Amino acid sequence: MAETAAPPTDARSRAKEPRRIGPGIVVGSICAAVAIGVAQLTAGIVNPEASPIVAVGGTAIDATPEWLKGFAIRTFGANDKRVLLAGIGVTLAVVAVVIGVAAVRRPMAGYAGLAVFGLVGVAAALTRPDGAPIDALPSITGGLAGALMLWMFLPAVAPSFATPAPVRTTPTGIDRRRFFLTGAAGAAAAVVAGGAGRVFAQRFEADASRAAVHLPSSAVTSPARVGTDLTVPGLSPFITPNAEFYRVDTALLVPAVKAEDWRLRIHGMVDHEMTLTFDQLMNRPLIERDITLNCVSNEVGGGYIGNARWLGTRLESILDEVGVDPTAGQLVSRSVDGFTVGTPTAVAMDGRDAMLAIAMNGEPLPLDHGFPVRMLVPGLYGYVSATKWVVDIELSTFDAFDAYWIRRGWAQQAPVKTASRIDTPRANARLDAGTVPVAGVAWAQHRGIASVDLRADDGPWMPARLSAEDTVDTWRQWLVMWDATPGDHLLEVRATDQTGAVQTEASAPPFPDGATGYHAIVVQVT
Ligand SMILES: Nc1nc2c(c(=O)[nH]1)N[C@H]1C(S)=C(S)[C@@H](COP(=O)(O)O)O[C@H]1N2
Ligand SMILES: [Mo]
Repeated sequence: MAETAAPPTDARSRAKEPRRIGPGIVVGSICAAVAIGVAQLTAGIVNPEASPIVAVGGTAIDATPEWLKGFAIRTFGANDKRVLLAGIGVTLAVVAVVIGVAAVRRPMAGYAGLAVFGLVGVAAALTRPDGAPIDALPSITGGLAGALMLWMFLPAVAPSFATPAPVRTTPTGIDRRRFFLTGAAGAAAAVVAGGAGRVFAQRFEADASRAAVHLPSSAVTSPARVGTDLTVPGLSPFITPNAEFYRVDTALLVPAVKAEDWRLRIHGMVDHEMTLTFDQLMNRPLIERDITLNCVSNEVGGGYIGNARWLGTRLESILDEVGVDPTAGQLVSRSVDGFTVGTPTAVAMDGRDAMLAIAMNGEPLPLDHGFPVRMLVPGLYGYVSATKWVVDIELSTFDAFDAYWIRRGWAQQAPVKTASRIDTPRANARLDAGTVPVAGVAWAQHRGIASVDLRADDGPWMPARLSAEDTVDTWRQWLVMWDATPGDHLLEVRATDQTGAVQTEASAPPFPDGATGYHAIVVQVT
């Protein structure tokens, strides 16, 4: 039948429709909380790394451009991952609110928003370097749970959407009682699901496995060599305690590898492949070495450096056993989470103490530092030598493969640059005139430190007293008893390595192969 009166146009009816921003915010937040709670629960069952938050965060880390990464490291330092997680949280909250506000007006927009949400998680989880098809599951179940929550909410926010029965509503069309009960139930479900996810995820943790590792009794750590520590207040100790050792990696969730499940496959351009278990590795001849490890991202004067006593087996002996093709110039090591490192094979096999380490300062490797096994090659920055959670070594060539940071523009070859740092006094310290101990560390791994000099203002270089040398692979402490006179002073330090090369004064940023320049501080003497 033809209509006699013009129906209100869509635009007019919508203009009259209450906007219900407040309820929309609640709906969006609770639907998102349920979605994330259920996703975390599913991830706790199938694979904690497949959580959409971890997968999206990991993707963000891998996609971060160099300038932003540099900014994040300089600005947030070791908190950069917490900042990233906070950023993801804020983004999620904003998106959730937008979806909620849209959903109370147009349910289809809400469902579509949740679907996009879920698909982003699926895409991120599937494209992680170690992604498997099952990793899509947390985002799918999370998305479905969010949609279910929305479907349960709609009758309360817009009775006309769902129920023909007359209900008592506010002028904005909200069934308050139903809205409150649905919201409370959703919030509770989200908390329970998220909590259960945490409990389930513990199955994947490696703490118990680490506690069960018994290091060989031969590995009882002997004290550091006499004289390696000058024990000046404020000076970094010769051995960096594990808890204070810097941590740098791309892992949002610390990989959990149980020693009993760990396997290392050595393959590629070799005569015969080999697979090692943790027990087999522990039963090989072990060496214990002090090795200083530092990050190419360390700024002049920065803290991304530490010195530890590592226990492990020589990498070279394993490479000798598998028989390396002489044209295999690159040794590609891969961690369980897909991170890769490319090391010149010749360097790993030139007699230095390149090792597969299982212990750090007398303890099984801490989880953060690569439990159960990591690689170390003295003399190279960490990103080309120090693979944590290592599970695969492939003999290859530099032409055939670019490792993780090489793809992002960092140098393929990255020997450690000679450098030095003033630890005490601190920058901008106020000091009393008189004799002041000025001390710090200097490093030129595998070449060794020959001398260190300090200068005040533009005065002459004063030779520092050096701590005893442990090996050429560790840093050395230095000390100058400085005659401080009243006024502001600029203190600068420089090191000379055992090839006779003096640390360069030219300042360069960390990218692409390590920072250079003198560490300089200003102090006020009164
Ligand atoms: N699996 C894995 N190993 C890794 C990295 C990483 O991101 N993932 N980062 C490397 C870098 S850049 C450095 S400097 C060292 C840092 O080791 P640490 O965290 O034990 O100090 O680990 C190296 N090994
Ligand atoms: Mo690094």
